Amino acid sequence: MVRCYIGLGSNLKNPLQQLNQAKQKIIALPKINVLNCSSIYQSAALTIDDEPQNDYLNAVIEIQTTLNPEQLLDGLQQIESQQGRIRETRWGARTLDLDILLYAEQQIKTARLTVPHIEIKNRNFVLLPLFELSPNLKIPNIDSLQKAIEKNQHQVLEKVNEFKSE
Ligand code: ROI
Repeated sequence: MVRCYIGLGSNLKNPLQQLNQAKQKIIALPKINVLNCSSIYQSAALTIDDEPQNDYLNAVIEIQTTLNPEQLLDGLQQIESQQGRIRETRWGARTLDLDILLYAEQQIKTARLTVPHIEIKNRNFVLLPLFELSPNLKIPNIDSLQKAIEKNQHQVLEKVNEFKSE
C-alpha cells in the first residue's frame, strides 16, 4: 500500500459537478482507498500565455493504493476522458484535470509521468489543499509546505465548500 495525493482541477462546464463526479469515480476505481478529501478552492487561472480563462476550482484527494504509478495514471486518464476532456493546448481551459501530485515519497520521471508534479511548489491551488490534509507532509525538494505557500502569497484562493458527494 502506498499513499498518494491526487490533484483535481476544472474551469469549464460546471466545475463543482466535475470535481464531485471525479471524486465518485476515484472512489469507484479498483485497488484504491480514498482516505481524505480537501475542501474545494476557487482561484483565478494561473496562465502561461496571458490568454484569459475562467476561474478554476481545485481540490486534493489523499488515497492509498496498490496500483503502480502508471496503472494509477491509466485510471485517472480514463476518468478525464469520460468527463469529456479533450487535450487541446497544454495550458488551456479544461473540464477536468487529474494529476498524480505525490506517490509516496518517490521521484518518478518517465515519458508519461513526472512525480512530484513539476509545478507543485509554484501553485497554491495545490499547496493549500495539501496543507489542509497534511500540514507536515514531506515533499521531495521542498523544505516545508508552509514556506512554499508563503512564497506564493499573491495567489489568492477562496474556500468554496466542503468536498461533498452528490
Ligand atoms: N490555474 C488554476 N488556478 N488552477 C488550475 O488547476 C490550473 N491549471 C492549469 C493552468 C492553466 C496552468 N492554470 C490553473 O493547467
